[in-house]
This record gives sequence, C-alpha cells and structure tokens, in this order.
Amino acid sequence: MEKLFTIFRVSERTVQLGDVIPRPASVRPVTDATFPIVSGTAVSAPPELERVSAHLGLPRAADGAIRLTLDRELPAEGYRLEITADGVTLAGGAPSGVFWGVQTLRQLGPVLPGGVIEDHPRYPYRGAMLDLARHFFTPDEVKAHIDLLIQFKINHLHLHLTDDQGWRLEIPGWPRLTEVGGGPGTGVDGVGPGFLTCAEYADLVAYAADRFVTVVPEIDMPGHVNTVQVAYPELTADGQPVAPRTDAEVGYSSLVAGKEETYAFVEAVLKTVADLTPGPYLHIGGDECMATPPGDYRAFLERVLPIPAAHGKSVIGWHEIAAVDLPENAIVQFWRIEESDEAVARAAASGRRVIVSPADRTYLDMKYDAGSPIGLDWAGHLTVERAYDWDPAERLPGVGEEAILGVEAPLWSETLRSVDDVRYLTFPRLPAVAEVAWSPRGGRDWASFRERLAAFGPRWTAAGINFHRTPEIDWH
Ligand code: TNX
Repeated sequence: MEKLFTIFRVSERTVQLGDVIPRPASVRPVTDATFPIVSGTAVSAPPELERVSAHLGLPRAADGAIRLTLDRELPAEGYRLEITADGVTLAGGAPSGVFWGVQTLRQLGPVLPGGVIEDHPRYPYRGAMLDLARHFFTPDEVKAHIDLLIQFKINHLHLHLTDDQGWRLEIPGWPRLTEVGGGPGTGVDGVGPGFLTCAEYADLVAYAADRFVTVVPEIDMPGHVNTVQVAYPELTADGQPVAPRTDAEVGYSSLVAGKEETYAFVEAVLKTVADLTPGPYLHIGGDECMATPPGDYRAFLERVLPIPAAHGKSVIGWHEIAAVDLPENAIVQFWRIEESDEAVARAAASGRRVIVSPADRTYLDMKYDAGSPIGLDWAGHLTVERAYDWDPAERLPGVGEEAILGVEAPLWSETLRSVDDVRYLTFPRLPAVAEVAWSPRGGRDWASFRERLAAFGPRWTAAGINFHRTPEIDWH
C-alpha cells in the first residue's frame, strides 16, 4: 500500500475523477463524496481475482471496503469503477479489466473522488518496444520498466533481442550466439554487454504476464545479423568469418536465402523462442534488408513466415514483409514516416492486421528537440504534442480502424547507456502514445492531456524517475 500510493500522491492538489492517463471512455463525477484509502482499508476479491488484488498491496477481508468483481457483460479489458463515501466497487470484464481499473485507482488515490468511471480500450494491442540488442538491460531493469508501462495500461512489451551488434537470448545448441553476441564488447560502441538465459527470459515473461503484459520476442532476420555471422561463419555466403561491428549502421548484413544451413538455424531459434513464450506472437523482423537481393528476400520469407504458425504462433514482421504473400494470421508493423504505403494497404485489404508505429509519431528514440542530449533525429524531432496529436486510423490510406490491431512505441537503444536514459526518452512521450492507443478518438484533446500530464511531474520526481521536463507542459 505505501509503495502503491506514496508514489502517486505527492501533490496537495485536489484530484478530479477524470485526472487519469489514458483518459477513460466515460467519467461521471459526483460532487463532494470521497473515499480515503487509509492503512487498514481492506479488499475483497473472489479467487479468480486474487492475483489482481495482490497488486493493490492492501489487506484482504471478506467484507473489504474495496470490492473487486468480474462482470462478463463488460468489454474485454474493460472495467467499471464506482466510488462512494462508503467504498469502492471495481468490476472487470476479465481479470485484465480489473487490473487496468486498479491502475486507474492508483492514479486517483489515496483520497478517491466519488463517481463512476466506465472504461475500455480502443485497441487490444498497446505496445512498447525495448531494443536489448544495441544496448542490453538486465532482467531487473526490464521488470522495473514494465512496472512503469502498466500504469498507462500498456499490455505488450516487444523485446528486440537480436541485431548486428548483439544477440541477447540463450539458444540451446547454438552457444556461440550469446558467447559472442552477448559477451563483453557487444552493443553500440561495445558498451552494452549481456544476455538473457532461457530461465531469465521465462521468468521475465512470467513477471510480465502477472501484470497482464504479453512479451513479444523479436529475432530480426534476414538482415541485422552480423553478430550471428561472427558467431557462425557457416551462415555467411562464402563461409568466411566476418568482423564484429559496434557502429550504428544498418542494412549491410544478411542471412543467405540459398543455403540450407540458414533454415536449420532459423528453425532451431524460432522453436526455442516459441517454446519459451506463452504469448501468441513471434516477431521475425524483416526490416531494412538492403543487403538481401529482392528475390532472395522473397524466397527467405516464403520459407520462414510459416514457421511461427507451425509452433502455434502468429507471425509479426516490420512492414517490409508486406512485399510478399503473407500467411493468414500475419501481422504487419508499419514504422516509416511516409503518409501512405501501398503494400501495407494491400495487406490490410486482404485481412491482415496492422500495428501502427510511425517513426515520426511513436519512435521514443527520436530527440525531443535539437537540445536533447541523447536520441536520433532521422525521423525528425518528436515533441510530446506530436506523439499525442495524431490518429492511427487516419495515418495510412487503406488502413482504417478495423485493420488496426494496435499502436506501439519502439525505443531503439543506439544512444542509450543507462536506465535513466531509457526513462528520459520514454517519459513523458509513452503516456501520450498510450492514450492514443487506449482512449476513444472523440475523447482525446491536447489541452486536457497536457493538464493531466502535469500532475505526473511531482510523482516521477518523488519516485526518482528521470523524465524529460519538456517546456510543452506546465509541470506542477
Ligand atoms: C530503424 S525501425 C530501424 C532500426 C534502428 C532505428 C533507429 C526499424 C524497423 N529499423 O534498426 O535502430 O531505425 O531509429
């Protein structure tokens, strides 16, 4: 309880029922009534919600003043929160809905304003990506990151596990991947070493799942594989070893479409990752394959795209994969700055779902402005307002609301060296993208968002979170 609410209540300002990010679908305040959570306030929950109630950190009692329940009539991930002077009733359409309602409670507490909130997400996929390849972050660091993401109802964590500069997941039978790709000297500038053992990865996935976050593992191929070819020279075109690289160039390495060894490697890796991942997705990258001739790219993907389905998973790829015939459940992740993409529109027209991650709106690794000490700028500068003030269903012609699975904010780590760096680029832009992904289109507005965001300044400061104090916001 202490941990839960002290983080969130540091200012003495009166909290209004609608002071929540992402903005709830419906808020009906009742003037005057409040319910204060004090030490000793108890929670009652049926057995199916014990896991969720544990996250409240309050004592349990059969007649607790905070009642958690399930109401299967509510939408998936939706919840209804009713606060009166006597107590709180939080009903969810599923345990996940109750969990998201708890996140709303955390933002409002400990003196809860009276009224009713009815809420549910616009999109089922609300993602954040962390690049562990260009710079490794430890399991504890990733867990701490998850703890911050869930407060904004993010429910997918995409882990970019492999790239030219590093390989961050143990693959049994292929020990040199992590000996070479996770050892000292890996990462951009050679300063981001480390990798996850299978057990550490499984533990991280379970930690995420306990918070209703699905881990989406990415093994990037056929490009972005220099570290693979350092470890296993038989996977290069001529079988000759290549030199390790720690610069931030892209588009120079490729697996070889015409070699059988390639597919033995890919099969082994994807099977391991599928076996370790209970979630429904495997991301196979597919981006920036400038070193793969187009015919080879096609031949490679025709063999590799069906592999996740053979392990019961849906395949996700960066939108370059839309150039080939896609398996039925394939999901395309759009990442460029262009305002249209014919191949992605064709994929959508044929029933494929799209994850929307335009770099000029969602790339957390872009600088805020010219003065940002870290970050890139190839997609321009990304202010909080730009991250907020756009609509996913209006971004790409031919990719409307029904085609969109969700929205994701990637954080590439070429310029990151610490958790403080991760947080500096993530906050406060991630809350902006989270509201784009959760809140109804008609309920969003920048003036309201900037006011609600201002209240997080003292909270993040008190919690030691290194956020960017952008001048766009009048921080409390
Ligand atoms: C493009 S976005 C990449 C990454 C870089 C990133 C830097 C995408 C699918 N590929 O390899 O890290 O830009 O912003």
